[in-house]
Amino acid sequence: MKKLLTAILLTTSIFGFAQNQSLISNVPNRNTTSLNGVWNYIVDPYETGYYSFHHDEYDKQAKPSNAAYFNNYHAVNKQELVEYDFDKSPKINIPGDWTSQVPELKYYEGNVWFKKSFDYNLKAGKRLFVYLGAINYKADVYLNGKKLGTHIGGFTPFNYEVTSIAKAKDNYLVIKVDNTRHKEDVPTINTDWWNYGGITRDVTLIEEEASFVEDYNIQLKKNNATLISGFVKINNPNVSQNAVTITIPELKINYKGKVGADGILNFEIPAKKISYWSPENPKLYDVTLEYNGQKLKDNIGFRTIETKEDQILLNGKPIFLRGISIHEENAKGGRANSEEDALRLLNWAKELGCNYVRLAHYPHNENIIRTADKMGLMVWEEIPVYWTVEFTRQATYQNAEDQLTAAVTRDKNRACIIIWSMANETPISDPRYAFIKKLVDHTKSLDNTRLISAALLTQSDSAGFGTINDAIGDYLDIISFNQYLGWYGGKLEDAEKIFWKTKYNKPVIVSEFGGDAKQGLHGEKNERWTEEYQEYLYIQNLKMIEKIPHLSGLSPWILVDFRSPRRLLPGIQDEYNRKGLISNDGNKKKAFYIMQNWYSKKEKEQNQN
Ligand code: GCB
Repeated sequence: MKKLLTAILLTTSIFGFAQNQSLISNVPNRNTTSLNGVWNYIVDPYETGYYSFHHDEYDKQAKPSNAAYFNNYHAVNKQELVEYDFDKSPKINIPGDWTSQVPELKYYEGNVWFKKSFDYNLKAGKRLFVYLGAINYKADVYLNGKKLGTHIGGFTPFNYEVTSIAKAKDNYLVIKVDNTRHKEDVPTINTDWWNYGGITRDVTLIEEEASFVEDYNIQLKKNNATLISGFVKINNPNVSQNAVTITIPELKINYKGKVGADGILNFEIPAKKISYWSPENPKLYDVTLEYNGQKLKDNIGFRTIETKEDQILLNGKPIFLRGISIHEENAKGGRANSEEDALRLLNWAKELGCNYVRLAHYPHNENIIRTADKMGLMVWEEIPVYWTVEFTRQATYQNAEDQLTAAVTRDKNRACIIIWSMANETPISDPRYAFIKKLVDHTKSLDNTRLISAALLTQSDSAGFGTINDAIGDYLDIISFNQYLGWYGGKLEDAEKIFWKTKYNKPVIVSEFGGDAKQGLHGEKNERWTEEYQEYLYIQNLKMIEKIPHLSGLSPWILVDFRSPRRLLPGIQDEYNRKGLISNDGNKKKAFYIMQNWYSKKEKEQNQN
């Protein structure tokens, strides 16, 4: 945790005012004004609004030209040349990707400018921040023509202070979004999901006092079921006002502490008679933090999660993770964001019999995490270190680490999160080993209370054994691997003859298995793409999986069909990965019921033990 605080402080002091600033957490419970809704946009493939005709960056000029789109300029007389006009440009809903909203932009990867005007009456002494839930992939953000900063990474939040820039009337927030893929980015150019461009999560104004609670961690201490511990961090600490109170009325906790000159309070609070959070009892306590006359509320669950030899223990008891993998997509074939989107996905997971979800392959929106917390679904959260990022490049590592830090900062108070995942199917090499090991160390320094894993690749030998032979396993709490028997290789008939071995006496999760089926397409069980093939694939894979030593959970690939530019077979895939147990239009396939049955048996078995 110390490292998290240092990182936060460093970011503030190096960049100073109005650069990428330390992240404010628990935004849903603050004094906010939404900037969601209808925005204007300009598609700008040549970045005409950003560069002069000699390719000089306008935002590096001492007084940027009116031609710079972030100036949102309007001609003052009939003679003046101005070649853009946000107010006459088309409109789009924010949050929302352009792929699913603008048919002509379905395949567009490049620059689009967005503008929202607003009024804001900020009283003297108060502070104002603009918080962006996620923008894919690169965002240059300007308010009233002033640059607030640049952010990269498509799935994590960031914020800027705008106290001295915002006005009572006619503010214009302009954001240049670029979703061009690059080899050195995280993720890299090659993925199996749609590169949805745009402002894909909420845009929010946060109003705060001069000095306020910016972030905190309130969770059970590692391996201690009766000690709540963590920190409170004050933004712009006020030396004469350093008292912080944490109350959890139902636990009769009324803790008073003082922040130091650095604005940080570290605390430990003994707690008795906690009703522990679990899938059967997703108990969240009302928690209030009081500081300098301000109250910040949250709903927090308490549970322990640990491993003991080859078992995962939730609140001290072995648990089997009945899971499913999920991409962040909504019913319209766009990026999901709302609570309604979250309920659609998580209710299906519940119906399948899940107590756990793998939110692949990047940090999902805060609504789904908070909904899982309320519903009692344990969560695997992941960063997009997917396939082959540039493991030797320091800036690529830093990018991955920044995404991880933001995800942990946002979600560390959610009991539902039990696993931080470092990577997916990354090819074995020395630089990759060093890269992931560093991410593991970093994660532990931020949060040592959760388990760490990564979805690994496997090998098979001639004797019919599947092996997990990846030295990074030394650093993981859980050995997770993806395997595709009967889809990318191997015969389904051989399922019962295949055995798995691992040198680790640690819990094992099959983080992916599956195959495609076009919902409504029927045929023989050996006919690819039919529901019968997928059903048979699940039956056979489960026979094999049952015998895997140390098996502690599964997250088959995947709950719902999802868009992918790699999946082009006409009439079958039509740009969708069809490995869903449910079609993108919401119809269950036969394999759904195989998995549902298996989980129902598993649950009964567990309840008997
Ligand atoms: C995988 C990847 C996942 C793909 C899936 C597939 O192993 O982790 O992102 O979508 O296979 O369908 O090939």
